[in-house]
Amino acid sequence: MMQMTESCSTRPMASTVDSVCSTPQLARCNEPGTAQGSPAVLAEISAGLLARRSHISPKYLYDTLGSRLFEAICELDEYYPTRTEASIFASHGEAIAACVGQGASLIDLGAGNCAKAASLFPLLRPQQYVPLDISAEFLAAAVAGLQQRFPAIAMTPLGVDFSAGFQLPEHVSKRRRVFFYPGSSIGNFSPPQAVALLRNLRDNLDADGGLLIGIDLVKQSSVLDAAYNDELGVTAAFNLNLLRHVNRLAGANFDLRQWQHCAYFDEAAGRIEMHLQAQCDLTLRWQGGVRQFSRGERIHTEDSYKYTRSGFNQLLASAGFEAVQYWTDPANWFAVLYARAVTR
Ligand code: AVI
Repeated sequence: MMQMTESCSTRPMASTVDSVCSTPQLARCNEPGTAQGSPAVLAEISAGLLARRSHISPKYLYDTLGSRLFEAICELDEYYPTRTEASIFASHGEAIAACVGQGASLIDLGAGNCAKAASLFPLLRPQQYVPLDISAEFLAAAVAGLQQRFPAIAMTPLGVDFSAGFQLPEHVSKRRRVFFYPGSSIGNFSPPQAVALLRNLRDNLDADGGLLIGIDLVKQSSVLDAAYNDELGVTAAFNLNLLRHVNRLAGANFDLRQWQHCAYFDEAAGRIEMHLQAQCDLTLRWQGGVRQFSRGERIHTEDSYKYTRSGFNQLLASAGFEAVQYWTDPANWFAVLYARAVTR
């Protein structure tokens, strides 16, 4: 599948980031095969499609197939973040554990199958493990297996959409809470949204708390463009699958053959933008709505911010954190960092 058309790489569209991410949930949105979206989902999709610069929230990338396609992306040669972050944990695990300290309450944001956190248990030795994920059932099943492997760790799974703002319940120990947010998913929020999310985390911490987080770093645009335009076309399928999902949720008539994946690094904004570009003039219909798209018009589907250390430090400072230490790979492509809560 073709990904980069000439018109795509010329980056003609102005930013739509604020509107794209006006609902900053990037949690999975696993609607069963034929399920229609709720009225709220329909209203949100409709508003995005009708906006002057059309957009659909990136959360709709993650139906069941979309989640699998994302797992496949993580295996791609071009998609360096997952394996680079893993290499940082493998090379610097002991230094990370020495900095974070043992015996914390480890709160895992968007835990999924809990595998990343579990691989750190032998080093971090948390006294409590609190995985958060929107998919409560999936989480409960993952934790059941994990509890048998690590019986000494108290495990409290919570079915929560942490991106919508949350308060941890009383039974999560207040002593030494450490949020764990790997995978550079913070990059899928606009900077103001990222600050709001980090502030909410800070509000759930005492002065002895912290944040262990993975961020993707700014680098050569050729590396970034390749990571979101892989040769196998998996990222293109991931992006296009959003239209299948929206067809189900909103009763839309997207014909995937009329749309093309388009992704590029916007250097000035410091982010990868993902769009779907109409390949012909077409009429899109969905439940309660209709819109004409001209050939070349786009729907903005995702942003993925890349940070410099100083840029991320500023973000942390606005949210009440201070970076204690960064660990990176030899090429400086990705960073894991520990930030402590700043006393207010
Ligand atoms: C989940 N998130 C960190 C991925 C990223 O790189 O922004 C989502 C993704 N989109 C396209 N490829 C991967």
